[in-house]
This record gives sequence, C-alpha cells and structure tokens, in this order.
Amino acid sequence: QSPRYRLIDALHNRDLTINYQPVVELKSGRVIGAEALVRWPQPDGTWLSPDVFIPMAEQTGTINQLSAYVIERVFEEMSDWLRQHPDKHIAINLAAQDLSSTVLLERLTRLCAGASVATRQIVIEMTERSVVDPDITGPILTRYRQAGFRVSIDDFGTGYSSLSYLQELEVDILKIDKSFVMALERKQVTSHIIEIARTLKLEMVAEGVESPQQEAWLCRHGVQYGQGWHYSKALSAQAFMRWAEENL
Ligand code: G
Ligand code: G
Ligand code: MN
Ligand code: NA
Repeated sequence: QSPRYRLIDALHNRDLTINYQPVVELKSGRVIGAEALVRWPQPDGTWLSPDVFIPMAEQTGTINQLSAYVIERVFEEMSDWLRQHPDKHIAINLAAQDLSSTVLLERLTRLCAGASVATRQIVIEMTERSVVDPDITGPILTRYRQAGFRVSIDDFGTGYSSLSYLQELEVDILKIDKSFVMALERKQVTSHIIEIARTLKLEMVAEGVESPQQEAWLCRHGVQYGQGWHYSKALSAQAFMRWAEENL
C-alpha cells in the first residue's frame, strides 16, 4: 500500500493523535497556551514524525484532509479547556496549501462558534517557507485576522522573509526557530531577529528552550514567551491539562 493510502486510512480510522506542547510566559513560567503537534502511531509501537509525513501529505494532496482532521481533534479535546480558560490559546500548524482557500477558515469559524471558543484563542502557525506566494497567502491571512484568529510565523529566521514582506503580511506573532535558541553563540543573528520582531511590534515565542541559561538570555533580550523541554515536552491532551493546572 502506498504511503498516501496508508495516511488516508489512518485519517479515516482516526489513528493520528495530537500532542500539546505548553507555551509559557518566560518571566513567570505560567502557561499561556499550547502548540498542537500531530503524531502518527505505527503498528510496531513507534511514532512516525510529522517531519516525514507532512511533506508527503503536501506532495500527495492529502494535507487539507490532514489539517481538517487535526482541527477537529483539537476542538474535541480542548474546547472545554479553552472555554474554561478564555485567556489561553491553542496554536495549530497549517500548510501553504491550507491557505490557498478559505475552506479551513470557515470550518474553524464554525467550530469556534459551536464550542463558544473565542477566535482569538486559536493561533494559526505557518512556517515562513510556506508563504510561497504572498499575493495569495496575504489576503487569506488577512481574512483570518479579520475573523479574530491570530497568525504566527513559525521557524522564523530559516526562510527568506524580508522586513517589508513581513510588514505586508500583517502577522501577530513571530516564533524564533529552535536552531537560533540552541546556538545562542550566534547571538548576533538571534538579536537581529528579536530586533525585527520588536520593530514590527510582534509578540515573540522562542522555540526549543532547553536550559535556564537560554531562558535568562531570551528574557534579557525582551522575548516574552517560550516553549521547549526546559518547561515540558509535548503531552497528551489529558497530561497537558494537568500540567497547565499546576502552571496557571
Ligand atoms: O513535534 P515535532 O517536532 O515532531 O514536529 C515536527 C514538525 O512538524 C514541526 O515543524 C511542526 O511544525 C510540524 N507539525 C507538527 N504537527 C503539525 C500539523 O498538525 N500540521 C502541520 N502542517 N505541521 C505540523
Ligand atoms: O512547529 P515546529 O516545527 O517548531 O515543532 C516543534 C518541534 O520542536 C517539535 O518537533 C518538537 O518535538 C521539537 N521540540 C520541542 N521542544 C524542543 C526542545 O526544547 N528542544 C528540541 N531540540 N526540540 C524541541
Ligand atoms: Mn510550529
Ligand atoms: Na519550528
């Protein structure tokens, strides 16, 4: 069976699970939300990494189905929690192809309304590299923001965004890629990225925070939020909600 059909089967069987990695305010350690990360459990008990099957889904035209599934699961698992914590958010990763039409936007809007979750509690994450054609993606992102959703640029610094391009896109949040957080020896590049975010008045989330030293450096440089193994790895919905109760 081809990987494409295995994925379609897995979606029909609801085999894919969602883990939630806490996002915290760096200076207090308090949870502000989580990033939803999809996992594909295999028959032998291992997980297949999204780094492997997301590109495959993009290439075989199954990404829209996968993203719709992820969104649905997030609402099943997290809408009660979001309603109970109206100041917290869940970030959902979308691919470029998801942003070529308003189908998912309409779906998300309906899900929020049906679950009494505020649209600002859902953050759309898209990697910098997925904005292949800003002329198409830009207007759709604008529609998301008009509907109240927040938009975050993922893996920032690994693509080719220029300042003017970012200004045009009107995003809310920049996520500093973990490669920059890990290599704080390349402090100049990281400082530059932070400066760009500050200039554009964007919120910043640092990814891959693994040590108190990294946390202190980021705090000192004005980064407000972070996620990483220093706080928690990605957890099941139940485990995340327990973790969050301890870190409100
Ligand atoms: O959690 P992990 O480090 O294995 O994730 C690997 C990559 O897969 C990350 O870049 C993440 O953004 C991406 N990813 C995880 N879940 C999803 C998802 O539901 N949709 C999309 N498009 N990408 C995802
Ligand atoms: O969306 P994105 O590609 O950034 O997804 C986050 C990825 O980073 C996930 O694959 C997750 O497992 C991984 N990750 C999360 N926290 C850490 C961390 O502290 N260190 C490292 N090396 N990887 C992390
Ligand atoms: Mn992400
Ligand atoms: Na990333």
